[in-house]
Amino acid sequence: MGFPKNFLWGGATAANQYEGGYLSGGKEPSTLDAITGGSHTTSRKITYKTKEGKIESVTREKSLPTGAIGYIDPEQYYPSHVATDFYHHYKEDIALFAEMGFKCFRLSINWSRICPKGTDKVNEEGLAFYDAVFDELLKYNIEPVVTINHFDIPMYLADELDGWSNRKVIDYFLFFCETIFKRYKDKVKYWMTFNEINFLRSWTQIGIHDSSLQGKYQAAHHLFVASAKVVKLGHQINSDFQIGMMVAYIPSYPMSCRPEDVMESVQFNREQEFYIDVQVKGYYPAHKLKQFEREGVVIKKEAGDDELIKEGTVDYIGFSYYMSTVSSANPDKVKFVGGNQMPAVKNPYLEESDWGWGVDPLGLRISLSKLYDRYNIPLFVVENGFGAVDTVESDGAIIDDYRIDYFKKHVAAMKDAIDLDGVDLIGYTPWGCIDLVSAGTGEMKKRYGFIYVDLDDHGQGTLKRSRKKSFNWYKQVIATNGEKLENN
Ligand code: P53
Repeated sequence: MGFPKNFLWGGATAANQYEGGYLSGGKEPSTLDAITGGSHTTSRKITYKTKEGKIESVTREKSLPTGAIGYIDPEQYYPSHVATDFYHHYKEDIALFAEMGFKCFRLSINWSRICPKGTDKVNEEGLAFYDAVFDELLKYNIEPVVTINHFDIPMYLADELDGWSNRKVIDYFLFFCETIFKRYKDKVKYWMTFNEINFLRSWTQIGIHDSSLQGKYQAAHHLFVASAKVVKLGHQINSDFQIGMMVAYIPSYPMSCRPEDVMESVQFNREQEFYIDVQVKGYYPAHKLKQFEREGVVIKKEAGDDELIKEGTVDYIGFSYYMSTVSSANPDKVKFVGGNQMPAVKNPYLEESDWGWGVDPLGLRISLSKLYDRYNIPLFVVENGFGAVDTVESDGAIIDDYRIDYFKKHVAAMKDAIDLDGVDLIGYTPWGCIDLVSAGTGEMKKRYGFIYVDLDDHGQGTLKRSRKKSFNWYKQVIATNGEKLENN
């Protein structure tokens, strides 16, 4: 009973939010390096140069106008450029992860560190950096879990090729994957392809300029083909590789038992499950094909794409779980709360974080059950956590009981899913196990970590690391393999 013996307890990060060193060691900019800080989702801007050479900016979710290219303005502050500086602190940070007892650590590889322009030129210094990181992890018996692509694309590919709109990017991506698979095949076993593939729809994440339905789904098709090719290639290079997909899972409940509300929630959930269907079952679900017909979306495919997608299905489902939402057939009657990539509807039975994310531990068990019932392959909770403002006391202590409370309930929910529902869950990597830059808002004050990093929203701070109260709590959870959740 309880968590399996070899359960992968750990933590999760992403290069652009954690690494910094954005031009160090031969790296060139990625699209994400052109996003400014902000105080909330909509105040994060992308800076760019128009076709006519004018410098402009647009909110992060929007795509750039046709012909525009990314531009880094020396007058602006860009949080990814230094982030919380894993680039220079990896030894110290990994030692702290080891002290917590991590069995695994999830990080992403910065594409433009390995292939600075995204093309077939390799940067040895970039490869050497991740070698050093993996060696450091393995020294403590911490299994690296690698997200191959977490929301980034080399800016050159976005500017010159229109990013994932262009089929050629599949080949460049494959070259990048072949390079890292061959280099790290004896150091890394767990991989996942695209972080939150269901959220990839804008210039910053996939370098596209056309974010209409047609543009978004054509790019998604290229991502699916790329993922399938990567899975096949990875298994050829090392048959022990476990290669997963990654989806942001936000289950939606019907606002009431009114059938119209239920249908809305079916449709909402389907939109996320569509991405899992393609990568796990290996084909486009019927409802999506009907939607394409209805909306006049025509996906350009090449001969063999369907077979490839069928053959390159993934080994496990990785997903992020932060919150649930609610669907209603009368959206004008509901109250919207924070949300992030999408406005979330207020659930009267739940409380929200300061950023409006509805805290719902049972929703995690519901998600695990649904996903396991539906797909029957191993699951990996690769993100979960509570973004909050932390206060440093005069003696330096950070008493984050609210975070401990959040985790306690979510770990208990996973345990129920294992014990009561029979879910095959292989690991848990809480998001931002060390403080890093928020993807949604660019803030530092929205913190997730067990480890505090001294840095503010304007890039000021010493970058000094310190243990929060939750550090010792999580250490105890790992030491008891999820049995002792009480906070003492
Ligand atoms: P931040 C939206 C909703 C759920 C998960 O988000 C999301 C997003 C996108 O922001 O993304 C994941 O930093 C993502 C991470 C991100 C984390 O959630 O906005 O994979 O990169 O940092 C938390 O609070």
